[in-house]
Amino acid sequence: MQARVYKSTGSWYSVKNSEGKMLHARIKGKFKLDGISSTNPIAVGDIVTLESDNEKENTYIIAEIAQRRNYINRQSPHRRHQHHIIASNLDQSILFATIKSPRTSQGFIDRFLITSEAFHIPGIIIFNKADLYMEKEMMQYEEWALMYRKAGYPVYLISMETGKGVDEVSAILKDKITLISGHSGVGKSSFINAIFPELNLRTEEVSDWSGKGMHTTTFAEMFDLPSGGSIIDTPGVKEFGLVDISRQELSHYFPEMRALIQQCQFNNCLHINEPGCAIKKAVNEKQIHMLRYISYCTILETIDEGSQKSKGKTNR
Ligand SMILES: Nc1nc2c(ncn2[C@@H]2O[C@H](COP(=O)(O)OP(=O)(O)OP(=O)(O)O)[C@@H](O)[C@H]2O)c(=O)[nH]1
Ligand SMILES: [Mg+2]
Ligand SMILES: [Zn+2]
Repeated sequence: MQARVYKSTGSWYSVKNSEGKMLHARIKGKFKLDGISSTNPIAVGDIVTLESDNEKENTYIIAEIAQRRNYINRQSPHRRHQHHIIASNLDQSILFATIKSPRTSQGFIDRFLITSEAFHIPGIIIFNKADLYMEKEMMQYEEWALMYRKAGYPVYLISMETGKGVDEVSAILKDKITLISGHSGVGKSSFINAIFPELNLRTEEVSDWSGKGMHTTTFAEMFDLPSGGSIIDTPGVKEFGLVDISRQELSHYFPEMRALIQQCQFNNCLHINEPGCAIKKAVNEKQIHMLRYISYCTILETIDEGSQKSKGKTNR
């Protein structure tokens, strides 16, 4: 019997079969998965094959995972080289950001977008808590909206308090599998509650002094939307660690740069000081936003080539 994983809480998985019935399943013994070193072999969104475990208790064993169409990884916060698969078989990935309580940084948004590009999953940015934005925050929003739309990303402004933009965003979820991520306290669960009131997910006041919230959601979980499609709520993240991205690759994950890379004089151009660089020219001519370019340079600095090379060797 085939089923899709809706929730993973460690040793037990909630899976839904083709008849729409939610079942309990677990892994038995060691589970091998096609060469991916992951702290969790099974992710929300996986299609699995079940075998009966205990007929009396109606539990199942996960015998097999179908090939993933795609997946999103996060670096394990404790062990740098261990990856954690957050979700698989996605159609799109939404970042919930806020310009106030808490404030999301551009670097955080850009790292999210790079991750989406690297996994070939369309990225969307939603700014929530519009009701809290004064003139200063609105100016910041307008600048970012323009910048990210020009780079090719859809941007929305919404408020759970006033209901602004909720219908518009609900429409883009229809018949798609959508992953939602963002800092803790930005309103991810509140949004899912708003479009799906019968769900009643736990949400919490932002009570931490840093304004960053207290991690109300603790496991990724998928929900079917009444209008068709599914949405995956995830626990808040502090940082998107870039998984296995080399310095040479980085500009390929900035869509506005990707289009111009071929025009650089050197094919190994990192777009810093090289002569004949089409990216620097585009920045000077304001075709590429200066802030996106600065972000590129900052992130490039953080990529540690040494550890990637040595890892490549041990894999061979
Ligand atoms: N003013 C205002 N508050 C909001 C809005 N959306 C959500 N909130 C509040 O923000 C707080 C955090 O919301 P949650 O939905 O729990 O945030 P979350 O992103 O799911 O957080 P984690 O589960 O910890 O990752 C709650 O007190 C919400 O009521 C909004 O549009 N405006
Ligand atoms: Mg939540
Ligand atoms: Zn260049």
